[in-house]
Amino acid sequence: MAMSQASEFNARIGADHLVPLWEQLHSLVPEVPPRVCAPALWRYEALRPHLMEAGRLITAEQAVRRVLVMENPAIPGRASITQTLYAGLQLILPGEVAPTHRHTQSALRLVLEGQSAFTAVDGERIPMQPGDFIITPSWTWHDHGNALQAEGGEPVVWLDGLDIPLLGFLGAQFSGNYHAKEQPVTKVVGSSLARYGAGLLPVRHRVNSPVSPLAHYPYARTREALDTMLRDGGLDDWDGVKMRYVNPATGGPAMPSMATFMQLLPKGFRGKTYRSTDATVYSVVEGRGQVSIDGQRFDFSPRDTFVVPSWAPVSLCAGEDCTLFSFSDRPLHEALGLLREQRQD
Ligand code: 1HN
Repeated sequence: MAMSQASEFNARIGADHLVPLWEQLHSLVPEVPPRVCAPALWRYEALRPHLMEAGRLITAEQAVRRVLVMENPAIPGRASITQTLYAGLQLILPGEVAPTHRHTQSALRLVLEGQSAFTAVDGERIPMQPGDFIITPSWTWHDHGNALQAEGGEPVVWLDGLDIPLLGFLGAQFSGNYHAKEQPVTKVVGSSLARYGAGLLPVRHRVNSPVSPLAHYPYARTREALDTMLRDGGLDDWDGVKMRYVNPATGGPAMPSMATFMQLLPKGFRGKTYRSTDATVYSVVEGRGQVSIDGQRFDFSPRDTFVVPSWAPVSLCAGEDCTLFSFSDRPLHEALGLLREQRQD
């Protein structure tokens, strides 16, 4: 077909909202995942002053959620750190309340600094300690609070991970506000941990949900498990010692759309190269090291966030004992039979 003939044809069928497949077939079904997202790292040291400035500009209540969103530099304007996931750092100051609401988007929290805040999820107040992983499942009422300064309140910062871009793609977004700022507390502190986080389940607990009944995964326990596993020969050449957070009733992920992990890299660890189809967001809990993503090297320090795009080769090195939290949309890849991983020698 001559070029002028093709463009004349395209214009004519375009008027009827038709396009020729043959001009885009290759990009619609690429041989390997295309590089839509870029590797990127956000240094906490650089980000923190902006977050504290936001704390002077707007209250948590005015903002509803006082968050700086980490946007993937290759896809700006979409509040996305990967094609399916959102990540941001949230600040709550002493005495503040982030009001109660709910939405169909699932949220995860990883506490970065400060000890005086709590998040309330469906009637349970969960105290937040650095390194703790806490879930806010789809459609659960949630609000956050912090102690008054006179009672030991300090600025508290955490990482939020949500499946916002994914739900936008699916057209499955709903949200609503609670009629009061704070929801009533109906459970004792430690309720979810006692019922579901002690290697026990209430005797008549029946599994009918892909959402973990355990909402709080304290760092102290995670850290101890990793440390013991390291001494027990659990070191992997690619991952270090890597564990996944589970729904204790099913062995599946804590929430159906996002998998979460914590890994320990002992000082001097030089990891082999790995890649997988699930683009992954990392948050450094402890230690300094280096990550190479698609040939780009980044030094990382505690509380830094970095993102590894889909199918990008990644390797990790630790200058000190490091612990890294990470999350991805892996459960979806698994459910659809699409997860591919490659471990290079
Ligand atoms: C949200 O509800 C929270 O509850 C954090 O802390 C970040 C980003 C977009 C939409 C809702 C929270 C959010 C969010």
